[in-house]
Amino acid sequence: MIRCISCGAEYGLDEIIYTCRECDSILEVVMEPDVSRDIFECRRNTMWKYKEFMPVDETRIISLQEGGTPFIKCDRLGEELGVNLHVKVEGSNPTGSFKDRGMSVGITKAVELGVDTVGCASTGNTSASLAAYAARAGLKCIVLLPSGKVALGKLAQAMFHGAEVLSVNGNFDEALEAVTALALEGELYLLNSINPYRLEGQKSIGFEIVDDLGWRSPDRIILPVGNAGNISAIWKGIREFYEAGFIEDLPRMTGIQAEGACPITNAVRKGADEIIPVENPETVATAIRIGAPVSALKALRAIYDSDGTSDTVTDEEILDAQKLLARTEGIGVEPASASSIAGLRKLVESGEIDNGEDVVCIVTGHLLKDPNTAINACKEPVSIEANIESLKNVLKDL
Ligand code: AN7
Repeated sequence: MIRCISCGAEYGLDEIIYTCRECDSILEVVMEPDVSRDIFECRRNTMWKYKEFMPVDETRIISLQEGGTPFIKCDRLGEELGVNLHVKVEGSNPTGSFKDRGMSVGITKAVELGVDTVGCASTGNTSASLAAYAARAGLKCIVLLPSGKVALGKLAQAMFHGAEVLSVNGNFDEALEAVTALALEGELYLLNSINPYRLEGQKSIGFEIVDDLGWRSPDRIILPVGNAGNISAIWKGIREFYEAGFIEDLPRMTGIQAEGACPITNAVRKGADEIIPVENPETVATAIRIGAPVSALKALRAIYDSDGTSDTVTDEEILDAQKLLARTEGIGVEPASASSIAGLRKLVESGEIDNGEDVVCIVTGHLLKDPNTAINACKEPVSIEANIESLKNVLKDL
């Protein structure tokens, strides 16, 4: 069933519904499969390993083999920061971000429902992912992007997979409001994370972390927060495995926001249950340039219920952390993703995170998503003639 997270009103799994008809709050899918964790053994390492926890018909799954992403032990960086660190590399998904997990479930549901057009507003990755999965399912796809604020790799993907790409004169929050209104008139099936099926796919990040750790929870999970879907999804997944008896502990959910787009952190600092939207959000991490996150209520519950926290990082701290991860561990991520590492660094320095804590940082999108920011952060290549003398000339100065 689908259930309202505020008033508990219930809806059928085959209804096209995004918000509660009784109270206008947001919805979640409720699943309580009665299975043992042994069933996962020997299954192929994709998110569909956990198919009993996915609310779709398993014989008709639209998949590009998403999930099963690398879980990298980062001893060098961990030592530098004083924690026991794993990094979950979501850039290794088919289109280079965690959104693929949500889209696989969301598009499978769209096909089950028999819709012919899907759409979303996006800071980039959601549109890249939706365009690819809509192509695979043979559905029409419309994406709304804030004009001039989407990283080049993401734009290339959305256009190349054949989506109708609309460049909106406005920010993400305004674009989402427009496309949601269109969806409510029945013109398209909305696949932003207000659609509860999206989060059902993304909860598999939580499943994989505790599975990879040998059925135990880390002390803390740190991740970037924009529209606030992913932190809600991961917490939901971990709780489902906890309630099924697969693990005995729970992690502290720690959401990191960019200083110029931080409504969740502002609420957590006040202990508030609701956010106040940030007007004109701004950050180099364009993926999380969001002022009015739709899943805020779920995200705040995840943070409070898990005894977690939220903090902000500056653009400079984000870019430093992006370089640190790339050069200490060989893991290339886009700026938004590096905010988890920047947040870890800050919270260790402030004493919020203890020495030796077991920390998992989720890095959400690939370095190549935003090639311009990467190139701008480096010095230009040295120009040489194609002969050994000029090569030697360069080498002597290294
Ligand atoms: C790399 O693509 O919102 O808090 O429209 O692309 O679940 O929104 C992207 C979000 C983190 C934040 N890291 O996750 C979009 C979009 C990357 C992202 C986030 C996004 P949420």
